[in-house]
Amino acid sequence: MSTTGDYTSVRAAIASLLKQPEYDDGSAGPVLVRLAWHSAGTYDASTDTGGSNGAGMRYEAEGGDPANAGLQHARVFLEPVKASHPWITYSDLWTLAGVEAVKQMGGPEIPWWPGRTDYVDDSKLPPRGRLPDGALGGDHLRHIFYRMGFNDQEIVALSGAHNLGRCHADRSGFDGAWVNNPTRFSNTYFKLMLEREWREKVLDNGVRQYVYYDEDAEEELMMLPTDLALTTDKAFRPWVELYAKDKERFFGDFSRVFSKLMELGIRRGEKGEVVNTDNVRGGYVS
Ligand code: ZEM
Repeated sequence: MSTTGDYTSVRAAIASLLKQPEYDDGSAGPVLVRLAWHSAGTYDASTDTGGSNGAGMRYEAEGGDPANAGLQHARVFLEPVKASHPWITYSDLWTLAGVEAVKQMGGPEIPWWPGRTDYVDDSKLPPRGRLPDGALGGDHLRHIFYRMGFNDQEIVALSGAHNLGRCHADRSGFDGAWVNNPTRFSNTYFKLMLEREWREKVLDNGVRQYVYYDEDAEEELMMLPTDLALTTDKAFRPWVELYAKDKERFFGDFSRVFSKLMELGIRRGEKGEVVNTDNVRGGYVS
Protein backbone atom coordinates (compact mmCIF):
# COMPACT_ATOMS: atom_id res chain seq x y z
CA MET A 1 0.00 0.00 0.00
CA SER A 2 1.30 3.46 -0.82
CA THR A 3 1.88 6.27 1.64
CA THR A 4 -0.81 8.95 1.87
CA GLY A 5 0.24 11.96 -0.17
CA ASP A 6 2.84 10.16 -2.26
CA TYR A 7 1.87 11.67 -5.61
CA THR A 8 5.14 10.53 -7.15
CA SER A 9 3.93 6.98 -6.69
CA VAL A 10 0.53 7.86 -8.22
CA ARG A 11 2.25 9.44 -11.22
CA ALA A 12 4.40 6.34 -11.71
CA ALA A 13 1.32 4.12 -11.57
CA ILE A 14 -0.44 6.30 -14.17
CA ALA A 15 2.64 6.28 -16.41
CA SER A 16 2.84 2.50 -16.26
CA LEU A 17 -0.74 1.96 -17.44
CA LEU A 18 -0.51 4.24 -20.49
CA LYS A 19 0.65 1.47 -22.79
CA GLN A 20 -2.49 -0.43 -23.84
CA PRO A 21 -1.67 -2.45 -26.97
CA GLU A 22 -5.29 -3.52 -27.51
CA TYR A 23 -6.79 -0.05 -27.18
CA ASP A 24 -7.08 2.59 -29.94
CA ASP A 25 -3.57 3.68 -31.00
CA GLY A 26 -1.98 1.61 -28.23
CA SER A 27 -2.24 4.24 -25.50
CA ALA A 28 -4.68 5.20 -22.76
CA GLY A 29 -3.11 8.68 -22.75
CA PRO A 30 -5.49 10.62 -25.01
CA VAL A 31 -8.69 9.42 -23.35
CA LEU A 32 -7.20 10.24 -19.93
CA VAL A 33 -6.54 13.80 -21.10
CA ARG A 34 -10.13 14.04 -22.27
CA LEU A 35 -11.40 12.71 -18.92
CA ALA A 36 -9.45 15.42 -17.09
CA TRP A 37 -10.78 18.09 -19.44
CA HIS A 38 -14.43 17.02 -19.25
CA SER A 39 -14.24 16.71 -15.47
CA ALA A 40 -13.22 20.39 -15.29
CA GLY A 41 -14.90 21.85 -18.36
CA THR A 42 -18.36 22.05 -16.77
CA TYR A 43 -17.29 25.09 -14.79
CA ASP A 44 -19.47 28.21 -14.84
CA ALA A 45 -17.75 31.24 -13.35
CA SER A 46 -20.95 33.27 -12.83
CA THR A 47 -22.61 30.67 -10.57
CA ASP A 48 -19.37 29.03 -9.40
CA THR A 49 -20.71 25.57 -10.25
CA GLY A 50 -19.14 22.61 -12.03
CA GLY A 51 -15.40 22.01 -12.31
CA SER A 52 -13.17 19.10 -11.36
CA ASN A 53 -13.99 19.11 -7.64
CA GLY A 54 -16.41 16.30 -6.79
CA ALA A 55 -15.63 13.97 -9.69
CA GLY A 56 -19.34 14.06 -10.54
CA MET A 57 -18.86 11.92 -13.66
CA ARG A 58 -18.98 8.87 -11.37
CA TYR A 59 -22.75 9.41 -11.25
CA GLU A 60 -25.34 9.07 -13.99
CA ALA A 61 -26.41 12.72 -14.04
CA GLU A 62 -22.99 13.78 -15.33
CA GLY A 63 -21.39 10.48 -16.42
CA GLY A 64 -24.39 9.70 -18.63
CA ASP A 65 -24.20 13.00 -20.50
CA PRO A 66 -23.81 12.01 -24.18
CA ALA A 67 -20.88 14.49 -24.30
CA ASN A 68 -19.05 12.13 -21.93
CA ALA A 69 -19.60 8.97 -24.02
CA GLY A 70 -16.49 6.78 -23.98
CA LEU A 71 -14.92 8.32 -20.89
CA GLN A 72 -15.82 5.21 -18.88
CA HIS A 73 -12.79 3.64 -20.61
CA ALA A 74 -10.56 6.26 -18.97
CA ARG A 75 -12.16 5.72 -15.57
CA VAL A 76 -11.74 1.94 -15.87
CA PHE A 77 -8.05 2.34 -16.83
CA LEU A 78 -7.53 4.31 -13.60
CA GLU A 79 -9.27 1.90 -11.21
CA PRO A 80 -6.07 -0.09 -10.42
CA VAL A 81 -4.35 3.19 -9.48
CA LYS A 82 -7.20 4.07 -7.13
CA ALA A 83 -7.03 0.54 -5.67
CA SER A 84 -3.30 0.79 -4.95
CA HIS A 85 -3.59 4.43 -3.74
CA PRO A 86 -6.99 4.46 -1.98
CA TRP A 87 -6.21 7.73 -0.19
CA ILE A 88 -6.31 9.81 -3.39
CA THR A 89 -9.64 11.33 -4.38
CA TYR A 90 -11.06 10.58 -7.81
CA SER A 91 -11.06 14.28 -8.63
CA ASP A 92 -7.31 14.53 -7.89
CA LEU A 93 -6.64 11.24 -9.69
CA TRP A 94 -8.46 12.22 -12.89
CA THR A 95 -6.82 15.65 -13.12
CA LEU A 96 -3.36 14.29 -12.29
CA ALA A 97 -3.83 11.50 -14.87
CA GLY A 98 -4.43 14.11 -17.59
CA VAL A 99 -1.37 16.08 -16.52
CA GLU A 100 0.87 13.02 -16.31
CA ALA A 101 -0.41 11.62 -19.62
CA VAL A 102 0.47 14.86 -21.45
CA LYS A 103 3.98 14.72 -19.99
CA GLN A 104 4.48 11.03 -20.81
CA MET A 105 3.34 11.63 -24.40
CA GLY A 106 6.13 14.18 -24.87
CA GLY A 107 4.22 17.29 -23.85
CA PRO A 108 5.08 19.98 -21.30
CA GLU A 109 5.15 19.63 -17.54
CA ILE A 110 1.91 21.09 -16.20
CA PRO A 111 1.74 22.54 -12.70
CA TRP A 112 -0.76 20.52 -10.64
CA TRP A 113 -1.85 20.73 -7.03
CA PRO A 114 -3.85 18.19 -4.97
CA GLY A 115 -6.65 18.70 -2.46
CA ARG A 116 -9.85 18.21 -4.46
CA THR A 117 -12.58 16.29 -2.69
CA ASP A 118 -15.11 13.80 -3.99
CA TYR A 119 -18.02 15.42 -2.23
CA VAL A 120 -20.88 16.10 -4.64
CA ASP A 121 -23.37 18.78 -3.69
CA ASP A 122 -26.57 17.70 -5.46
CA SER A 123 -27.88 21.25 -5.44
CA LYS A 124 -24.88 22.34 -7.49
CA LEU A 125 -24.85 19.64 -10.16
CA PRO A 126 -23.83 21.16 -13.46
CA PRO A 127 -26.62 20.89 -16.04
CA ARG A 128 -25.86 19.06 -19.27
CA GLY A 129 -24.88 21.10 -22.29
CA ARG A 130 -21.89 22.86 -20.73
CA LEU A 131 -19.30 21.07 -22.88
CA PRO A 132 -18.58 22.20 -26.45
CA ASP A 133 -20.28 20.77 -29.55
CA GLY A 134 -17.81 20.08 -32.36
CA ALA A 135 -20.46 20.62 -35.03
CA LEU A 136 -20.69 24.34 -34.26
CA GLY A 137 -18.46 27.38 -34.82
CA GLY A 138 -16.48 30.21 -33.27
CA ASP A 139 -19.41 31.92 -31.52
CA HIS A 140 -20.20 28.67 -29.75
CA LEU A 141 -16.56 28.22 -28.66
CA ARG A 142 -16.61 31.71 -27.14
CA HIS A 143 -19.94 31.08 -25.42
CA ILE A 144 -18.61 27.89 -23.81
CA PHE A 145 -15.07 28.97 -22.91
CA TYR A 146 -15.80 32.57 -21.85
CA ARG A 147 -18.26 31.03 -19.35
CA MET A 148 -15.28 29.22 -17.78
CA GLY A 149 -13.21 32.41 -17.81
CA PHE A 150 -10.93 31.78 -20.80
CA ASN A 151 -10.03 34.27 -23.56
CA ASP A 152 -9.52 33.77 -27.32
CA GLN A 153 -5.84 32.89 -27.05
CA GLU A 154 -6.56 30.36 -24.32
CA ILE A 155 -9.29 28.75 -26.45
CA VAL A 156 -6.76 28.20 -29.26
CA ALA A 157 -4.06 26.88 -26.91
CA LEU A 158 -6.48 24.45 -25.26
CA SER A 159 -7.71 23.22 -28.64
CA GLY A 160 -4.14 22.07 -29.32
CA ALA A 161 -4.98 19.01 -27.22
CA HIS A 162 -6.46 17.66 -30.46
CA ASN A 163 -2.89 16.65 -31.35
CA LEU A 164 -3.88 13.68 -29.23
CA GLY A 165 -6.30 10.85 -29.76
CA ARG A 166 -9.18 10.39 -32.10
CA CYS A 167 -12.90 10.65 -32.66
CA HIS A 168 -14.99 7.49 -32.39
CA ALA A 169 -18.18 7.17 -34.43
CA ASP A 170 -19.83 5.27 -31.57
CA ARG A 171 -19.02 8.01 -29.03
CA SER A 172 -19.33 11.45 -30.65
CA GLY A 173 -20.41 10.49 -34.17
CA PHE A 174 -17.21 12.05 -35.61
CA ASP A 175 -14.57 9.66 -36.89
CA GLY A 176 -10.78 9.65 -37.15
CA ALA A 177 -7.62 11.26 -35.79
CA TRP A 178 -6.39 14.83 -36.29
CA VAL A 179 -2.73 13.90 -36.81
CA ASN A 180 -0.94 10.73 -37.89
CA ASN A 181 0.93 10.22 -34.62
CA PRO A 182 -1.87 10.82 -32.12
CA THR A 183 -0.08 9.56 -29.03
CA ARG A 184 2.75 12.12 -29.29
CA PHE A 185 2.05 15.63 -28.03
CA SER A 186 3.13 18.30 -30.55
CA ASN A 187 1.92 21.31 -32.56
CA THR A 188 1.24 19.26 -35.71
CA TYR A 189 -2.50 19.87 -35.36
CA PHE A 190 -1.98 23.60 -35.92
CA LYS A 191 0.36 23.02 -38.88
CA LEU A 192 -2.00 20.62 -40.64
CA MET A 193 -4.94 22.92 -40.02
CA LEU A 194 -3.21 25.69 -41.98
CA GLU A 195 -1.28 23.72 -44.56
CA ARG A 196 -3.72 21.12 -45.84
CA GLU A 197 -6.75 21.33 -48.11
CA TRP A 198 -9.63 20.21 -45.94
CA ARG A 199 -12.77 19.10 -47.69
CA GLU A 200 -16.18 18.61 -46.20
CA LYS A 201 -17.36 15.04 -45.77
CA VAL A 202 -20.73 13.84 -44.56
CA LEU A 203 -20.37 10.49 -42.81
CA ASP A 204 -22.90 7.67 -43.18
CA ASN A 205 -24.39 8.68 -39.85
CA GLY A 206 -25.09 12.18 -41.25
CA VAL A 207 -22.33 13.87 -39.24
CA ARG A 208 -20.36 16.56 -41.10
CA GLN A 209 -16.60 16.85 -40.61
CA TYR A 210 -13.56 17.88 -42.66
CA VAL A 211 -11.03 15.42 -44.05
CA TYR A 212 -7.75 15.25 -45.89
CA TYR A 213 -6.02 12.09 -47.12
CA ASP A 214 -2.49 11.87 -45.73
CA GLU A 215 -0.27 10.03 -48.23
CA ASP A 216 2.48 9.29 -45.70
CA ALA A 217 0.18 7.86 -43.08
CA GLU A 218 -2.09 6.29 -45.71
CA GLU A 219 -4.85 7.53 -43.51
CA GLU A 220 -7.61 10.05 -43.76
CA LEU A 221 -7.09 12.72 -41.11
CA MET A 222 -9.93 14.87 -39.83
CA MET A 223 -10.92 18.23 -38.33
CA LEU A 224 -14.10 19.18 -36.53
CA PRO A 225 -16.04 22.25 -37.67
CA THR A 226 -14.94 23.89 -34.38
CA ASP A 227 -11.28 23.12 -35.18
CA LEU A 228 -11.41 24.84 -38.57
CA ALA A 229 -13.33 27.76 -37.06
CA LEU A 230 -10.00 28.63 -35.42
CA THR A 231 -8.54 29.36 -38.88
CA THR A 232 -11.45 31.38 -40.26
CA ASP A 233 -12.02 33.61 -37.23
CA LYS A 234 -9.99 36.86 -37.27
CA ALA A 235 -9.15 36.78 -33.57
CA PHE A 236 -8.35 33.08 -33.31
CA ARG A 237 -6.23 32.75 -36.46
CA PRO A 238 -3.10 34.67 -35.37
CA TRP A 239 -2.74 32.29 -32.42
CA VAL A 240 -3.08 29.26 -34.70
CA GLU A 241 -0.32 30.74 -36.90
CA LEU A 242 1.91 31.40 -33.90
CA TYR A 243 1.48 27.92 -32.43
CA ALA A 244 2.05 26.28 -35.84
CA LYS A 245 5.40 28.11 -36.07
CA ASP A 246 6.53 28.07 -32.46
CA LYS A 247 6.22 24.74 -30.70
CA GLU A 248 7.91 25.99 -27.50
CA ARG A 249 5.44 28.85 -27.22
CA PHE A 250 2.55 26.43 -27.69
CA PHE A 251 3.93 24.07 -25.03
CA GLY A 252 4.34 26.91 -22.53
CA ASP A 253 0.89 28.36 -23.18
CA PHE A 254 -0.75 24.93 -23.14
CA SER A 255 0.87 24.13 -19.81
CA ARG A 256 -0.43 27.30 -18.22
CA VAL A 257 -3.92 27.07 -19.61
CA PHE A 258 -4.41 23.35 -18.87
CA SER A 259 -3.29 24.02 -15.31
CA LYS A 260 -5.83 26.85 -15.09
CA LEU A 261 -8.53 24.48 -16.43
CA MET A 262 -7.77 21.90 -13.74
CA GLU A 263 -8.05 24.62 -11.05
CA LEU A 264 -11.44 26.06 -12.12
CA GLY A 265 -13.71 26.35 -9.10
CA ILE A 266 -10.99 25.36 -6.65
CA ARG A 267 -10.14 27.96 -4.02
CA ARG A 268 -6.88 27.61 -2.16
CA GLY A 269 -5.53 29.06 1.06
CA GLU A 270 -2.05 30.36 1.78
CA LYS A 271 -0.49 26.92 1.92
CA GLY A 272 -2.23 25.79 -1.27
CA GLU A 273 -4.86 23.86 0.65
CA VAL A 274 -8.34 23.73 -0.85
CA VAL A 275 -10.72 25.95 1.13
CA ASN A 276 -13.98 25.64 -0.82
CA THR A 277 -16.79 25.95 1.72
CA ASP A 278 -18.95 23.41 -0.11
CA ASN A 279 -16.36 20.75 0.73
CA VAL A 280 -16.90 21.25 4.42
CA ARG A 281 -19.34 18.89 6.11
CA GLY A 282 -20.00 18.77 9.82
CA GLY A 283 -17.03 20.97 10.52
CA TYR A 284 -14.55 18.66 8.85
CA VAL A 285 -12.92 19.09 5.48
CA SER A 286 -13.73 15.78 3.84
ZN1 ZEM B 1 -11.79 17.49 -27.54
N1 ZEM B 1 -12.98 16.28 -28.62
N2 ZEM B 1 -13.03 19.07 -27.90
N3 ZEM B 1 -10.66 18.69 -26.33
N4 ZEM B 1 -10.60 15.94 -27.12
C1 ZEM B 1 -12.76 14.96 -28.87
C2 ZEM B 1 -11.66 14.20 -28.48
C3 ZEM B 1 -10.65 14.68 -27.69
C4 ZEM B 1 -14.14 19.06 -28.72
C5 ZEM B 1 -14.79 17.93 -29.24
O1 ZEM B 1 -16.07 18.05 -29.74
C6 ZEM B 1 -14.17 16.64 -29.23
C7 ZEM B 1 -10.88 20.01 -26.05
C8 ZEM B 1 -11.78 20.83 -26.68
C9 ZEM B 1 -12.76 20.37 -27.56
C10 ZEM B 1 -9.47 15.97 -26.34
C11 ZEM B 1 -9.05 17.03 -25.53
C12 ZEM B 1 -9.63 18.28 -25.52
C13 ZEM B 1 -13.83 14.43 -29.65
C14 ZEM B 1 -13.96 12.99 -30.07
C15 ZEM B 1 -14.70 15.48 -29.88
C16 ZEM B 1 -15.98 15.36 -30.71
C17 ZEM B 1 -14.65 12.17 -28.97
C18 ZEM B 1 -14.80 10.72 -29.35
O2 ZEM B 1 -15.51 10.45 -30.33
O3 ZEM B 1 -14.19 9.87 -28.69
C19 ZEM B 1 -14.58 20.43 -28.92
C20 ZEM B 1 -15.76 20.90 -29.76
C21 ZEM B 1 -13.73 21.23 -28.22
C22 ZEM B 1 -13.77 22.71 -28.19
C23 ZEM B 1 -12.69 23.44 -28.38
C24 ZEM B 1 -9.98 20.45 -25.01
C25 ZEM B 1 -9.98 21.84 -24.41
C26 ZEM B 1 -9.22 19.36 -24.68
C27 ZEM B 1 -8.14 19.23 -23.65
C28 ZEM B 1 -7.41 20.28 -23.25
C29 ZEM B 1 -8.76 14.72 -26.46
C30 ZEM B 1 -7.42 14.38 -25.83
C31 ZEM B 1 -9.51 13.91 -27.31
C32 ZEM B 1 -9.19 12.49 -27.79
C33 ZEM B 1 -9.89 11.48 -26.91
C34 ZEM B 1 -9.67 10.06 -27.32
O4 ZEM B 1 -10.41 9.21 -26.82
O5 ZEM B 1 -8.76 9.76 -28.10
